[in-house]
Amino acid sequence: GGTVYETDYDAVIVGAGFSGLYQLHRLRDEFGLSVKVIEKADDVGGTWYWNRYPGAQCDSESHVYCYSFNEEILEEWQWSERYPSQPEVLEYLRFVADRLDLRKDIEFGTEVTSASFDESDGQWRIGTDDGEELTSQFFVTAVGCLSEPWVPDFDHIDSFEGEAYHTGRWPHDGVDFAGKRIAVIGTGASGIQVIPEVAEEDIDHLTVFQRTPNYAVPARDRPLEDDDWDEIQKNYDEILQTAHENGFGMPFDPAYPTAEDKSMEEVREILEPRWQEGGFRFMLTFEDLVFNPETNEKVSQFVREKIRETVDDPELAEKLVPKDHYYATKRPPLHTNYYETFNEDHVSLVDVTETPIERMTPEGIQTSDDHHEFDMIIYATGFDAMTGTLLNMDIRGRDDLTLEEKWADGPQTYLGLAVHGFPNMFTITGPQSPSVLSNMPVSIEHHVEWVSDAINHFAENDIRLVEPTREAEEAWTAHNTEVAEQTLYPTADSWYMNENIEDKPTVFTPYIGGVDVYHQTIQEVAQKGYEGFELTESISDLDP
Ligand code: NA7
Repeated sequence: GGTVYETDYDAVIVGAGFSGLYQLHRLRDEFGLSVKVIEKADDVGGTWYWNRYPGAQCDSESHVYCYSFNEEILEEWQWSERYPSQPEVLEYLRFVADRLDLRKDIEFGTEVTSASFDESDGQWRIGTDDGEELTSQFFVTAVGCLSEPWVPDFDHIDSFEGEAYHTGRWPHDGVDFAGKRIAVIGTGASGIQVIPEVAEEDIDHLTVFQRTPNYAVPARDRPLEDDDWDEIQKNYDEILQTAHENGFGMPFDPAYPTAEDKSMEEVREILEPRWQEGGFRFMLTFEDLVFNPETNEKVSQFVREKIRETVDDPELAEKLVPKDHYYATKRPPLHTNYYETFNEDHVSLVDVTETPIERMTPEGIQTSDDHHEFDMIIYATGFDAMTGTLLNMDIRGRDDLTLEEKWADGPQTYLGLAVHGFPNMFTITGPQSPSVLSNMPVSIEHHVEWVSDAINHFAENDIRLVEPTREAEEAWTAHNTEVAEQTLYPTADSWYMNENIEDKPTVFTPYIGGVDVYHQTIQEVAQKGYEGFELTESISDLDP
């Protein structure tokens, strides 16, 4: 390794999901640095290791939900479905880890419990739950954006005597549903995937507790046949390039600038074939969807009509129709038979805005008007998104400042990749980066490649410390707010806004300027010699 300083490692990375695996490969195999990955789970996979609930599937299409950096991997791996299901993504990441011989530098089953920057020697000291301490020049978080499961603080939650699971921490040996009365709480992307699957099991009854109805668009999953695959391979470079240059990291561009100038009848004609095609191709029809209330209202109206057509009971349909938020301002889910499931006799809906959950009981759930008995409660209640995992790691920068204190009023970063006061730390898919508003692997490749080039550049140029300036961070944070305010996103109570967790500051957390614009921005920063970063060659240059 190129150990320039007397640390155990040049870089310690937290997490062995899509980000951490590539970050390890890049730093170790491209630049010859000494790298260690610390991973809590006992295998690679990240999100796809933990989220094993029935129906867990990626909403990005498989041929672009993958790494693009390695030709051989691209050629050798063939996805079996239009959307990869959880087991297949996990298998893919295992394949990549083996192919690139990554496992030997990953410490599995180990949790990072502290990470602090030591000003006296410019090292990061990383503590683990094994009681171990590693030192490193660079500290890279690759912890994902939806990795800290969150369960609402229901009264008497622990009194429930049946089985209880969170979708994001699903038991690895599976769950036995047979003959059971089951509750699912939550109708976000996870709830919408798990509900139809549970309903298909040989269960007694499924009750869905919904707070906000969602706009779910049919996924229209199908197997990928050899012919499909040949077609993809023929154009693969071009497809991937399009995805990498697209605002959402998706391989398709909006077909129309706006729906403002179109009648509802014209809009229906445009949207119908895309609805039949399914997936995010539907969402990306009109360029101004999240900017223009008129366009959005028309598309929202179209989805509402579809829900009403699908659900037989008109009263139930009305409960499932979203009316209070604009389409796509909360994370828009894809579905397979979600609305159809509510036509089944053994499936019912409780609208908790009408009859709130008052408490859990040993036998089930007490709402304001009824006591519901269950054998199992499935929490599909989401995550402490984007900052939860980072803030739980006890990260401390200069002057012993914790990241938690630093971000008390919301995240402040430079480019979503670095934080003033935390030298030599980089956050892959950090808050204020486009990550969650994109096809993740595309964003991940952009971030990892940028961070790798930066670390290599600093190592080659004997730069000991690198830290964004306060001004650069303030400007990026202000820019984030400014672009978010040009959109409809802040009008919805979403986890993008931290609104899913009461004591989090209400602030739009991902960068909505677009993956394309963002990628160009970070590349320009690098080209300008890491503009906005303060680079320090020797520790003695530091302020005491
Ligand atoms: P989400 O999208 O945060 O969904 C959580 C769901 O749980 C959502 O429907 C919430 O309703 C509901 N929820 C949360 N708290 C409550 C309470 N107290 N009572 C009733 N219902 C509640 O998480 P997912 O796991 O579905 O998806 C996360 C991401 O993973 C997804 O976007 C993809 O990127 C993959 P609310 O809408 O807040 O009213």
